[in-house]
Amino acid sequence: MELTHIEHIGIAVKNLDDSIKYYENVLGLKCYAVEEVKDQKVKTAFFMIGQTKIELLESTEPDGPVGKFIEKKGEGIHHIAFAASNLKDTLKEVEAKGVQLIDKEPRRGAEGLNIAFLHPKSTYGVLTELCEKPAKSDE
Ligand code: CMX
Repeated sequence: MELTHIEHIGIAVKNLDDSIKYYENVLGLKCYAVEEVKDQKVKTAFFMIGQTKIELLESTEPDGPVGKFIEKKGEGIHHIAFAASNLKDTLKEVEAKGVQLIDKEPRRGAEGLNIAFLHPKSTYGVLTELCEKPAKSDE
């Protein structure tokens, strides 16, 4: 397996517009995209810093993964995403090493990336995402 860098850090927020103001006006980052990911019940906002993105996540439904997370733990870091160079094989390798997968197969996530989550119960409490840019032919 080869992980190349931290692709993004996902942060759960109650209000996307308010939190965007903090990242722009205080930290001086620029929000370059806002996107709703319907099947994940979230609205996301993206900022780039170096090679890494910050992804703010506002839940669109109380029963979505981010809605439940905020209800239990409050706002804060929700997941960390690593860029993987061969996601399908990486998932097989991780599963063979005894880690519980949430997604057995890559699926399409925000920004058109292929993504898969590992369960926080087998990653020392950190919801972990692996992601890969789709091949040009799959876009
Ligand atoms: N980080 C760490 N632990 C988490 C967590 C997170 N983000 N989300 C849930 N948990 C923990 C809970 O605290 C709980 O622990 P305890 O049993 O000790 O109380 C346990 O996991 C189960 O939590 P739950 O609230 O009952 O939620 P579910 O089991 O229904 O779902 C999870 C948990 C991780 C499987 C689910 O949130 C999931 O599938 N996540 C992946 C998809 C996702 O997060 N999508 C949103 C982002 C999409 C995007 O980036 O575009």
